[in-house]
This record gives sequence, C-alpha cells and structure tokens, in this order.
Amino acid sequence: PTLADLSPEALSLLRTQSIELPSWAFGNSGTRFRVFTTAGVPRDPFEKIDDVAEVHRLTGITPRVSLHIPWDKVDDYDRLRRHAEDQGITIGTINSNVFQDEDYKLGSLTNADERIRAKAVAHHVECIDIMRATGAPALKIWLADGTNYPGQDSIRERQDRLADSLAQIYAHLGEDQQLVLEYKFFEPAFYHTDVPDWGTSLVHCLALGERAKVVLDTGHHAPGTNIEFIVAQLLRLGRLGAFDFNSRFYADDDLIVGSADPYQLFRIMNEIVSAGALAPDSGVNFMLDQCHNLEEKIPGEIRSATNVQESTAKALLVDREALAAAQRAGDVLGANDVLTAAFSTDVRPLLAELRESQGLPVDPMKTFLASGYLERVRAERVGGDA
Ligand code: PSV
Ligand code: MN
Repeated sequence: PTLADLSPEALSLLRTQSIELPSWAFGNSGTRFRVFTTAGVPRDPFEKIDDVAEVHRLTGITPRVSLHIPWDKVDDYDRLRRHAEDQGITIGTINSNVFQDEDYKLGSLTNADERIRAKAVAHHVECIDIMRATGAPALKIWLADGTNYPGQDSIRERQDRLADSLAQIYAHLGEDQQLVLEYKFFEPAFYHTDVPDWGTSLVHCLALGERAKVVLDTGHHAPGTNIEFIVAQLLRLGRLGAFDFNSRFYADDDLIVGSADPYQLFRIMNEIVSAGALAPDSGVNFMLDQCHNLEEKIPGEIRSATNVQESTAKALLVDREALAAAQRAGDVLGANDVLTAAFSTDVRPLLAELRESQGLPVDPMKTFLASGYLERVRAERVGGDA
C-alpha cells in the first residue's frame, strides 16, 4: 500500500501520532545482577533530553520526555524546560520514585508507619511542584508496595492507607494536571502487590475523581493475559490514561516494544484505532517504559518508535467496513482474515513515503548511524556521573 490507500482521517492520525520517551532509557541500566556501561551515555538530565531530541529529529514522532524523580532532579527546572523546548521537546510525565529508599522497605503509600506514609506523600507533592515548574501535565505513580509472606501485613488495611495517601496527593493537583496509577502483578513483592491489576488501579482512580486514570504497562501482566481486552474496557470507561510500552518474554524485562510479540502490539493498536483513541486529544498518552541493557540506547529508542508507528499504520489499514460486515454475518474466519490481512501488510514503504512527505529521513536508523552522533557523544561525554 501507499499513502494514497489511507483515508484522509487515517493519514492525519498517522501524521500527528506521538510517543513519549522515558529519560531512563538513555542512561546505563541493567538487571539486579549487573549494570553494564555504554560509552557516551548522558551524564545529566540535560544530555538525556539532547538524546530524546535527536530521536525526535529523526523520527518526527517523539516530542515529549518522561522524567523520573529523583533520577532527573536538577537545580533549575525552568532551565531544563527551556533546554527541552529549544529543541522541540516538552516535558510530558513526572514519575515519582518510592522504591529506592530504606524507609520504603515495608511500603510507601501503604506503610503502617504514619511518618513513612507522610514522607511518601510529601515526595509526590514535590513531584507536583516539579510538574508546575516544567509544565508537565501528568504525575505517574508506580508503587513497589506489597508483602512477601501471607500475614506479613493486613491486605485490607494497606488498601485503606493507599486510598487515603492517594487522596492527599490528588488534592494537591491543579485543575489541568492529572494522576495516572500504574499496576503490576508482582515484583518486587512476591506474595501480594498493593496495585496488582487494572481493576485495583481503576477502583482507586474512580474514588479519586475524573483526573485519575489507569496506566497500562504492557510488561505488567501474567503470561497469556489478553491485554487488548483491558485496553478496550478502560477505553469504554474513559479511564485509560497512558501506556508504558515495552516487550517481555518472561517477567518485566523492559525490552523494545514490538520485539517479542508484534501481533500483540498490533491487536492493542487495533483497539485504540477502533475506539478513536489515537487522536492527539483522546486523553491517552503513548509512552515507552524501557531500558536498553545490551544494545545502544538511541538506536533502541528509534527502533521502538518506528515499531509502534508500524503497528499503528497496520491498525489504520484494517478494513473497518469489511470487518463489521463479517462480524454481523457471523463470519468467524472472514472477520479474522480482515485483521490478519492488515497485520501481514508490509507498511515500511508507506512509512518511508510518509517521512519523505514530512521532510524527515526516510530511514531514521540508517541516517542516525551515519550521522556521527554516537562517535561525537562518546568523545564528548567523558567524566561526570554517567
Ligand atoms: C516498574 O516496573 C516500572 O514499570 C514503573 O513504570 C517505573 O516507574 C519504571 O518501571 C521505571 O523503573
Ligand atoms: Mn512502567
């Protein structure tokens, strides 16, 4: 297919699609066994933003960055914001971090100790201040809270404490700011997790109010979970706030989105497109949550952005009329054929055409590798705290 095969609406959705990049994808990362180092990685949040901007210059679809606090703490947030905006990047989401402090060993927003709970709430208030200073519209909360042994703490009381802590945080949000609550079924807690699933996240969001929504991290489900069903359900309820896209083979391994199961990514994007949730004003923020432990980080993010774009183009090519007709007729295989035909289409030439029409490099990866950027940052970014 060529661009001419897309409807004007589909073409405009493809042109305006955007994906938010995580600042932490550009830094050194690893597993609990080892963090490997990569030459030329950013030494501070400013350099992380430079790399985000580079991915955006090449792909044209990554104009926002997620920050993680305290990893991305700086003295002057206004300067950070201007540094980003000068390169066409805005600050998207502020991620809190209540999983790396001794005090949070037995929980943060759910902790039985009043002092620790207040400290965790105060950290989120600080994040909301950073949202104001950077113009970030959303606060993302993921908790490592849970227990390892039955009886270790009261599951019910922890839910009550969580609801209370979240309400305190929500009360600090401005009218134009939203809270997104991420779930994860296990890890680091091994017996129970306090926000393990979309239902629990949704229950808390409903209690908080309109500006609280669920974050779906594609790596946070038990194997075999039908993620597109969750997408469809949250969209129906108007409570899908954001995606953390990544891939996993076993547990939460934060691999490149679309690398493990491109068909799953397509099925997710198909639900998004069919619900009209791709438009920039749909309220769903498409973010990546990945780290690149072995591969080069900037190419990893380029590949991720183009993987999402390819799945989106395929979802936009689904013949919706033929699909609806087959579904109405009870044509089981015919309906399935309509979907798989779109999935099997090679959309790379179409996307090359799209990029050309937008003045972007036809092959962002090739252009990047030939640009000398990696060689330059490897030479420049020496010393400091990578
Ligand atoms: C937790 O596994 C998570 O998915 C959350 O989004 C964190 O903020 C992120 O990873 C980075 O550690
Ligand atoms: Mn995540």
